[in-house]
Amino acid sequence: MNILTTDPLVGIVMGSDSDLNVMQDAAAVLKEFGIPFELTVVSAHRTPLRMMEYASQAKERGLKVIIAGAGGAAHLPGMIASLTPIPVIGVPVKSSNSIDGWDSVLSILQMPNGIPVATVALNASKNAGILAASMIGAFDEEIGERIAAYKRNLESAVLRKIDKLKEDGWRNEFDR
Ligand code: RP5
Repeated sequence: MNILTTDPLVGIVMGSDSDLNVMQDAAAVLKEFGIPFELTVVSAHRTPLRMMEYASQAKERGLKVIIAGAGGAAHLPGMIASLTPIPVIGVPVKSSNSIDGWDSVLSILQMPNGIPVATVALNASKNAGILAASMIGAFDEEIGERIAAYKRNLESAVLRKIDKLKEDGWRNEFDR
């Protein structure tokens, strides 16, 4: 099945434009994998009606997954997840109003039964992009192969580093 179109398949939303610095990593990954996406600000607290509209229209607009990032009292990912049947990936952002990021991590992670949000690590929007791409790749062979190639590259990079350590003289009996 090839589900790729030029219409956005992934929606990236964030509570404020001050989150863009973090959230742009998700956009960069999706670009790298050739997955069409859109990106905008949707604030759970400051634009609640926009949040409800965005989430409730997401599926009919053709989005397959939403990546939502927010800092502090981060209610955006969970509230979006409550309003749409499509999967939501949450990115906790360490923002200016955040206590070390823990507030955001826990707000996004500790969802009640029935409304899951796939929460990545603090500021880890790159992983959110990879996870969204994997979800698309589960149904699209071409994207699935790109994800597999990406992971093979990660492995080769580590194997090169292992060789380099040996060349630099570090004893390694395991890889003799
Ligand atoms: C959150 O408050 C946003 O997601 C952002 O991380 C944080 C700060 O927002 P600004 O005051 O910079 O607009 O809702």
